[in-house]
Amino acid sequence: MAIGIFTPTWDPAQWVSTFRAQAPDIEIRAFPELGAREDIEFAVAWLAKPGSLQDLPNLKVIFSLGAGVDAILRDDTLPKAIPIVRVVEPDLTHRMSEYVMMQVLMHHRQQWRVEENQCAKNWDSFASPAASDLRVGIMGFGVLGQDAGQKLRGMGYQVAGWSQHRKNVAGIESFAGHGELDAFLARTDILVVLLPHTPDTHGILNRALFGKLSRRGPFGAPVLINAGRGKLQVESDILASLEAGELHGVSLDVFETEPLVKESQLWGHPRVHVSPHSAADSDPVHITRYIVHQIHRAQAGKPLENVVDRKRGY
Ligand code: NDP
Ligand code: OXD
Repeated sequence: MAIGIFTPTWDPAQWVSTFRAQAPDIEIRAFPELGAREDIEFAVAWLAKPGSLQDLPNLKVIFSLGAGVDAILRDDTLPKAIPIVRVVEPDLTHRMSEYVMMQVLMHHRQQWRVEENQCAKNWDSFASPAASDLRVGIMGFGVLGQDAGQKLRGMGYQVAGWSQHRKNVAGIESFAGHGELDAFLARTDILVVLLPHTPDTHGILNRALFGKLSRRGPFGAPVLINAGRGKLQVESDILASLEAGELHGVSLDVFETEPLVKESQLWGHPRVHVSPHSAADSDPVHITRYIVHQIHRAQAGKPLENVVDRKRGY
């Protein structure tokens, strides 16, 4: 029995060594050096090469090394009946909430303006609105969205969430389904996006949607923060909406194409904060511990946790 590591864009060495340290009784092999393919019972994958997870006759579970599984599900050769388990783990959740709180604060406290003033040696002490005057809307109100939402609520913001199904989270208004999307957008000054990428959410962050956000907030135009997936957004629409004053500011951690191409105007735009898909990194020690725990559950005949619903795509 062996675990196969499939991480062509990451150095597998750190994952091999954390798995060896945390599961000394299990053989660990990194793609493409898998040895006898029939030994591989568990696959651990991040941006695995399409086709690399097929022809593993004894595969029992595929573990995603992240919360999102869009890349795994895009592989047409993926074995049909094998469960896929995604990451739901406090270290990753806390990292995402740190990113969201930091970006909301940077826009709320107009950090770009502070930095411009510092460059110009300009002592300009401008007033900031109270957090309680800002309405944050979280699009994608799942594990990550709810944690970030509760933390923002604790900081005093008015928070609402939008998801497929209604949620019951104290102090946070819940909007559900496409029928309630416009009402959710109309009450939102700062839009935080933590949706998965699925056929239903592809390109959802476009100029028409930005036009439905509130313009009654303290900045006169809304803010967009996307750490979900790049293919949710239409980057030409984001730039056009910024130019037209329909968006006040933007933070993007994810992009239509990653890495973001050097030619993109997003890099140099004064109202855009760019980060390299690093909002919530998968820490090898924490994520390996989570996966080893799931493997022990499977070996003990217990049900796996956080199994992806392939039909809905997340
Ligand atoms: P969850 O599955 O827990 O949450 C997803 C949320 O999106 C749910 O609330 C779900 O609704 C909602 N949703 C999905 N499709 C729709 C739709 N069509 N209409 C309305 N709501 C919808 O995922 P996580 O919170 O764990 O992660 C969210 C995403 O964050 C990941 O898929 C990944 O893409 C991204 N991510 C990015 C990282 C980064 O570093 N930038 C790191 C980690 C994750 P419901 O609850 O009703 O099903
Ligand atoms: C994830 C990610 O999905 O890091 O976990 O993007």
